[in-house]
Amino acid sequence: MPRKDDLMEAKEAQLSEQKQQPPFITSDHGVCFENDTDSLKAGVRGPVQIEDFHLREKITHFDHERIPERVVHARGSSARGYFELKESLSDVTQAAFLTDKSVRTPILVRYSQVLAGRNGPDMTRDIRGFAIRFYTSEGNYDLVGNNIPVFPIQDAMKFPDLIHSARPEPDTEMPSAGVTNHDNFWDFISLTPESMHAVMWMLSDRCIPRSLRMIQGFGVHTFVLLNAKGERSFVKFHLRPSTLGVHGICFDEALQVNGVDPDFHRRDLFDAIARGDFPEFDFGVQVVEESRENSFDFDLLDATKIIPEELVPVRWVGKLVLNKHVDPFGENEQVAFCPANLVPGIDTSNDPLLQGRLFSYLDTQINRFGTVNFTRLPVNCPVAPVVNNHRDGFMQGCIFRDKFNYSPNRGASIRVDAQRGCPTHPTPIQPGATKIRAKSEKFADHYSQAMLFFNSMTPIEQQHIIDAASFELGSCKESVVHLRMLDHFNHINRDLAVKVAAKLGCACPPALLDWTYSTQVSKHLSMLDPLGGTSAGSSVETRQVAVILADGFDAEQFLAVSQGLKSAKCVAKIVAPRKGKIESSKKTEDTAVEADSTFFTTKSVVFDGVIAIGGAPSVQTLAASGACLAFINQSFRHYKPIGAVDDALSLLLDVSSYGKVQLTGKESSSVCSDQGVVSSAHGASSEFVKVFLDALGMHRFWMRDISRIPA
Ligand code: HDE
Repeated sequence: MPRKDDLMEAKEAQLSEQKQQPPFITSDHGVCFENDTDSLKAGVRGPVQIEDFHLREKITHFDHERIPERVVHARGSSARGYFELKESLSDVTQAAFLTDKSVRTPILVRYSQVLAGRNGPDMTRDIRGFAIRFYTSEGNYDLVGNNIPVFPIQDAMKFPDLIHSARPEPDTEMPSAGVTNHDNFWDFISLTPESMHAVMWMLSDRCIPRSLRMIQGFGVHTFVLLNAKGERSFVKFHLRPSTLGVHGICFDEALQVNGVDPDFHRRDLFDAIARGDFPEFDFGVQVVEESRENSFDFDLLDATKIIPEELVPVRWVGKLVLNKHVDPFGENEQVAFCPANLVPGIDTSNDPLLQGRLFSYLDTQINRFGTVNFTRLPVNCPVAPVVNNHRDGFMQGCIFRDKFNYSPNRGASIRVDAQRGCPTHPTPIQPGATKIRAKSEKFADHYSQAMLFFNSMTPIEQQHIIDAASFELGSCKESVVHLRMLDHFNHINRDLAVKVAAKLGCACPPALLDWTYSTQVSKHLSMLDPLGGTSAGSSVETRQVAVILADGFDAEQFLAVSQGLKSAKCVAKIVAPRKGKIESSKKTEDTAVEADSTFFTTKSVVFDGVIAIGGAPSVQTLAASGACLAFINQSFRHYKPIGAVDDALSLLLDVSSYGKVQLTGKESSSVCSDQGVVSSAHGASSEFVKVFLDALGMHRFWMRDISRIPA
C-alpha cells in the first residue's frame, strides 16, 4: 500500500538535489576562487590577461543564460503543490491518480498569458494558460488548459495564422505589449466566424482577471477516459477556485495596473504562498457516456464549443493546493508541458485541434532546449521510473553502464508491460470514411454558443463586453474590419451590434429579418449573477485593503480596523504621504505604524478596497494631498469598496457630490452604506468593520455613476 506522501517525497528529493552548497565560490568544475571581484591584470592599471579563466567562464556562462522563450505563453508564473482525490473515478478511468484516494500527487501549475513576451506586463486582455503537471505514479500527466473553455479556432492548421495575426504587426512590430487591439488581429478574427464564441469570452472580464488565484481552468478539448474494463467515455476537465470565486477587474484599471505593477499577478501569487494563503482549486470532470457521443447539437470534437452544464453536470472530485514557490528559471521556464503526456486511462479524442497539439509541443520543446534530453531536467523528470533505450543526445544527464541499448537482446531485455501500459481503445474507424480535408457538419454552427454566452451575462457583463469590443475595434483603423465584426455581432445580439457601432461611429448593419436569435441561457457562465455566478458568495480572505492615514491618525480606529481586517484574513497595507514610522495622535511608540507604501509609490489600482482613518491632524494632511484624494476617487471610479471614519469623511467630498453617494450624518449613530461606500461618524465600530467587509465581499459596485468623478 503506498503511503499518502510517497510521491511528494520522491519529487521533493529530485528537486532538492539541485541546492547550492554554501559558502565558497567555485568554478563550474568545483575549483575554489580567491577573488571574485577583480579580473587578472598585468599590474593594477594594466591589461586583463587572457589566461583569466575565472573571468572567461563567468562571462561565457552569462552570455549563454537565455534560452528561446516560448513562442506563445512566454510569460508565466508557476507554483508547486499537490492534488488530492476526494471521489474515485474508477467507474470511468483506470488512471491511478484519479482512482486512488490514499495518494497525494505532486503537481506544478504554470499560469501564463498567450501573447505577452517573457517580461511583458501581467494585465493584458488575454486568455490565461492554466497548465498542470501531475507527477503520478504512472508517469507525468499534463493537463495544458486555459482559463476559458473554448478556443478561437477548430483545426490546428489555423493556429500559426491566429497567432501571427495577434502578434505585433510585421511591418512595424507594434503593438508589442501582448495586446490584441490592432487591425491584423481583428481582420483575422472577422474572417474566422468559428472564433465568435471564444471572442465573447475574451471580451468579457474573465480575460482581465483579478488574480491567478481567482480564475477557472478548463482542459478545453474533449478527452477520452478508459476504465479498467476497457470501456470508453468522453471527458472535459474543469477547475474552479475553492473559496475565492472568479473575479475580473475593470478595464480602465487593467490599463493602469500595468504601469504601477507589471508583476501584479505574479506578485499576488508569490505573496499569497509566502503568507501561507495557499491557493486551492476544485478539480472536476464532465463525463459523457460513449452512447451519447453524437447526441448533442454540437460536435464533441469541436474546441469552440462547451458542453453546457445543464446537459452534463460537473462532478467535483478532487482538489489542487499550491503551497510552494518555484525556481523561476529551473521550473517556470524549463517546465516543458506536452498534451501528449498521458497516463493509462486518459486518452486523446479526434479533436483536430488537439491532434495538432500532440506533435507541436514536443517539437517546440526541442527547439527551446536544443535537445531531446529536456526530459531529464528535474522539473520534467517523472517520479515514476524511466526505463527505455533512448540514448545519448545533447546534454544527456544519465550515465548508462549497461551492455544493451536495444531490445530484444541476448541478456535481460527490458519488456513492455501490457497490464500497466497505456491501453488503446479499439474505436472503429468510421465506415466508408475517405481521406478528406473537411470538418463534420456540426462544426459549422458558429453563433449558437456565442449567443448562449452573451445571453447568460448580466446587463453589467454585457456592457463590459460592449465596452471591450468598442475599445479593441476602436483602436483599429480599417473600416472593413469594423464592418465585418459588426456583422458578426449582429448575428449574436442586435443590441451588441447597435451599441458597438454607435461607439465606433459607424452605421450598424441592418437588422436581420431571416435570422433566429437563440434565447437560451446557461446559469454557469456569468461571473456576476448573484444566483449561481462564479463570483457569488466568495470569501474576502486575502483581499488587499489600503488603510490610508498620516501623522496624527486616530490610534483606536486604526487598531479596530486592522484587527477586523486581520480576523477576516484580509491583507491590510498602510498607505501614507511618506514612508517610515507614522505617529498616531497618542504619539506613543507602540501606537506608531510603519507605512507600507506612499501615494507616490503605489496607486489604488493594486488594492481591492480602501479605508480612511480619522484623526484631525492626519485628515488635514490627507485632505491637502491631491494624490490622496485621487487615490480615493480612483477607488470609486473602479467601483471598489471605500470606508471612512469620522473626520475622514471629509475626504469623500467628490464621491458624495459627483457620485451621489449618501454618507452618514454627524448626528446619526449608525453606519451608512451606499453603493459600497461605508461611512461612520462614531469611530471604527465593529459594525463599521463588518459592513465594510460585506462590501469587500461584493468585490465591485458596478452600478455606480462614475462619469463625473474627477481622477
Ligand atoms: Fe498551446 N502551445 N497550442 N494551446 N499552450 C504552447 O508549447 C499549440 C492550445 C497552452 O505553461 C507551446 O511549450 C498549438 C489550446 C498553454 O508552458 C506550443 C495549438 C490550449 C501553453 C503550443 C495550441 C493551449 C501552451 C508554446 C493548436 C488550451 C503554455 C510553448 C493546435 C487547451 C504551457 C510550449 C506552459 C503552449 C502550440 C492550442 C494552451 C507552441 C499548435 C487549445 C497553457 O507548443
